Amino acid sequence: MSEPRFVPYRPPEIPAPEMLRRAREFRDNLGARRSVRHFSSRPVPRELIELAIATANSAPSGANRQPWTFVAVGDRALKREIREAAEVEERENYEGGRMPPEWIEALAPLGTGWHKEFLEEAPLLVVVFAEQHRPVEGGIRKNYYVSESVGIACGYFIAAIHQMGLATLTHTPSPMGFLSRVLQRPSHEKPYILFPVGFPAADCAVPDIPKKPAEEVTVWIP
Ligand code: IYR
Repeated sequence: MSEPRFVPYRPPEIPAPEMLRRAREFRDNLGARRSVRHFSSRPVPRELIELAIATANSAPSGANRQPWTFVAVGDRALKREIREAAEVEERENYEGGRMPPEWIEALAPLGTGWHKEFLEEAPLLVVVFAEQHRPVEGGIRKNYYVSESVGIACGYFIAAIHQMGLATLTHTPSPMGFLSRVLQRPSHEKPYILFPVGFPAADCAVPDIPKKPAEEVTVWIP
């Protein structure tokens, strides 16, 4: 059993008005984010994606296991293969009855369908895998709160991508097993979310849907 070791943590003290200003600025910045389904072909510098992944990798995780892998795909043929496989599944979801009518109804305001052009149009696909456990000598090493951990890391990733002026979409083609095969990931890693990343197309439009006001999702006690 390893002994805990501690180091000082002294984030700089921020004056109260400055805290408010920063809180509002961050809310406004992230609040302006939209999920994008129409990308330009403009390439994305690799360094930006490295920085977004480094940001995601700083997220808290169960037992600090960081149970995630980010696979960045720019290869055209691979993107096409992913699109084709995703569309097979999504067609079954939308038209084969795999998504019940209530679900289809819920998606109507988003204008989604089984065609996934963005999987080829976006210059980069970043596929996040969740490490369920890690094979080690003589057995496996467990991870903890994997879904929560990877979800938080993905939130950091989305925020980083937005903050740097790029756009993405939280895409979950379902079922996603084909991503393990196409990207040759081991079976102890499960596909979690697929992020197309790029610049919005010049004529990009997004659904005209509001967010609930924060008061509606907040309960203060007392
Ligand atoms: N995975 C499908 C369906 C879909 C589901 C939800 I919940 C969304 O918010 C959006 C889409 C698709 O990607 O079209």
